Formats: sequence, structure tokens, C-alpha cells
Amino acid sequence: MIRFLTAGESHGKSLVTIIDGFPSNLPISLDYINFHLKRRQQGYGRSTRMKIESDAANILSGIRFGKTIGSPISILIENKDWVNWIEEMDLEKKSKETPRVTIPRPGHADLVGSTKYNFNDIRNSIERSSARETAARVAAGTVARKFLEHFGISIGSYVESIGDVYSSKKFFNSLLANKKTAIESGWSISLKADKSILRLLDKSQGENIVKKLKSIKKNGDTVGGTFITIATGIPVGLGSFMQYDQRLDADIAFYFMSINAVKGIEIGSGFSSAEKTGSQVHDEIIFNKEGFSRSSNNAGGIEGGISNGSPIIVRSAMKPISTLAKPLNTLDLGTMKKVSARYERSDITAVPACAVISESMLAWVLAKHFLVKFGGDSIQETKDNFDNYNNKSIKRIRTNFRK
Ligand code: EPS
Repeated sequence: MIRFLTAGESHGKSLVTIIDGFPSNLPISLDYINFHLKRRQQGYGRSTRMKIESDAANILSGIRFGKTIGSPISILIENKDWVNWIEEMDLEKKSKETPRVTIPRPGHADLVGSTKYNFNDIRNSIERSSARETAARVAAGTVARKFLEHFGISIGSYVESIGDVYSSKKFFNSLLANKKTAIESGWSISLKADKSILRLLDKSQGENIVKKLKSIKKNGDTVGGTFITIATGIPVGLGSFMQYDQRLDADIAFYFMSINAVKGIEIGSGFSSAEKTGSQVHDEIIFNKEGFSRSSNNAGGIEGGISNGSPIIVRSAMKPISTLAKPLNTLDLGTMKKVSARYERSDITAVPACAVISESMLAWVLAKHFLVKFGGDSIQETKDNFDNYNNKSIKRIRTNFRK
């Protein structure tokens, strides 16, 4: 079983990830990890913090001569902004000048975190609840992505909407229709999206969104949006219905909802399937020389908690960032008087970055279920198990049921 843990405060010295359980002999390069870390930092609407940070992985263990050796992989990412926070984040003692944060922002973890952990300074909540931590997750997810690539699994994402601005082109519908032209591979979608500063597939949508973002910024406000994450090349059989916690869709929902500010997720036609009839929703089964497939993909690639071989399609909703330049009302916990929330700096939107993070979360959850199914201590052993299953599973089904 693979696992990872992250550590690090947003304005502390660095972030750290420990990634455990990947087989040996998987080729992986620093450039590859850094490429995906950089992708997370892009996007129109980010705060000046992104001009300070330039995320780069410092691999401390687990890789030798460009390949995993089966030992825990540890990766350190420096926070360049730390030098501006040395006193606030001192490990030993507080300087007299360091003011305590006493005003919680509505929608942030400030108040709940301070209540739960018995803090007298909201900074302690701010630091770890910050989405800065997602850089460490992308490092972990990128190792998982590399592993999946070895088996032809490809992951990508794009931003569907920011605020209420959608494209008229309805690309999501062509994904659900399983149109071969809509999707070459998961990564091919990211390649297109990465060309746009908002990670959109439709250029004309971009102009309307930029207009909207400018007016939102002027009003001191923030905005969320929706994004689609896709994985292709998935074998049949990841996940299980044998236990509730082995279901692939349930696990995807867990990892996606763990991303900061994600408030909603659906798989395939999700919520809209509740408004339709069974005959409109369920994907008909087809068989040809490539094996079984489905006429459409409203199931989003998962039936009964198990991958069915169609692309996995996840649609998520991110709420607006909760730090507002024109703040909402809250209380000063020091005086218990009504005040405006604190503001230092903030992203206006971070939906493009969130989509990139979701790729890492999808990579992680798929790699986890892949290794549960195929196991292996070396990548060669995993490949043998995978090939054996792929070569035999369809033949077996046909023999088992032959009349
Ligand atoms: C974040 C607040 C901002 C973002 C940060 C997430 O940071 P700061 O408090 O330093 O202005 O820039 O995101 C990142 C640093 C990052 O790397 O994505 C928050 O409150 O979640």
C-alpha cells in the first residue's frame, strides 16, 4: 500500500513530503517533478506570493541514478517567502514585536482551528491550513503519475468555469458521450489547457473571464469555479465493491474533497443523472476486437466502485478564496467586538492551480488502487502481473460464459 505524508507551514522554512510504497526501478527525474510543481504555480488571478515562490524539489532519499530504489522518497520544497517571516515563524521564541492574529476570516480555518487546538494566535491555524501545502502533494502525486505512465495511464485537467462563465462549447458533454475525438489522452487535455493562463479549452471564454476577474478584483472580492479531471488508459478492475472503503469512486471523492476549498465533486454525469431516466443515463455495453467498452460514459469510468476501462471523469467545484480585500464582518477575539476581517494579500481565484492539484490527487488514488490490484516490489514485477491480467482477463470471461 502506498502512502504519503506532508509537513510544513505556509511561511515556515520548507515543505516536506514522504512518499512510501512505490516499487523499485521506476525511472523518475527531478525535471519531471519540477515541471509539475511549476504547473501548479501558474494561472491568472494568483497573489504576489506566486512571484516570490519558485517551487523546486530537493530529493533527499529514495532515488538513485534516476530510479526509485523502493525506499521512502523524501522531497523538500523551500518556501522562498520564509525569509520575510523569520521572526513570526521563529522555532524558539516570540519577539515582542510579533503581533498575534486575533481576527478570524469568515470561511477560513482560522476560528475552528484556534478553537480546536486551543491557540491564542490565529497564525497557528493559518500556517498549516494554507493551500501552500498542496505543493507537497503535487510532489507526491507526480511520483504516482510517473508510475501510472509506465502502464499507459495518462491524467489531465481543464478549467470548466470561473464564477458563472462557462463555455458554450460544452466540452464536458462530449466527454460523457465518449466521443473518441473529444479525448486523445488525459495528458493531451492538459497540454491544451496549459496553453491558456486560465487553463481553459475555449479561448473566447477566457476574455469574458478576464473581464469578470478584473471587476471582481476592483470590488475586493474573490471567485471560485469548476474543473474537470480525466484519466485515460485505465484497466478494468481498479477498486472493489467487496467493502465500502475499497470503492474507487469513494476514494476519489475523499482525495478530491481533501483539496483546500473544494466543496463539491461528481463522477461522470453525477448530479445531472438524478434528473434523467435510467435509459438516458446508463452506458450500453459493446464488444469488439479491443474488448468491452461502453457507448457513452455517464458512469465516468466507474461501475460498482470498479473502473470499467472508460476514461475516469471527475468534475469538481472550488469555492471562492476566503481572504477578501474588501472583508466581511467578523469578531476580534481579543475584544469580542464586530470588526472587518484581516487582509494582507490574496488570490482572486486559484481554480487553474486547483485543477493541477486535482491531477496529482487522481494520480495518487489510481496508483494506490493499481498497486493494491497488481502489487510488485519492482516495476518489472508489477508489469508482469499487469500484463498477465490484461492478456487473460477477457479471454477468461469469454470462456467462463461460453454457451
Ligand atoms: C493561501 C494564501 C496565499 C496563497 C497560498 C494559499 O498565501 P499567503 O498567505 O502567503 O499570501 O498564495 O498559496 C500558496 C502559497 C501556494 O503555493 O499555492 C491560503 O490561505 O490557503
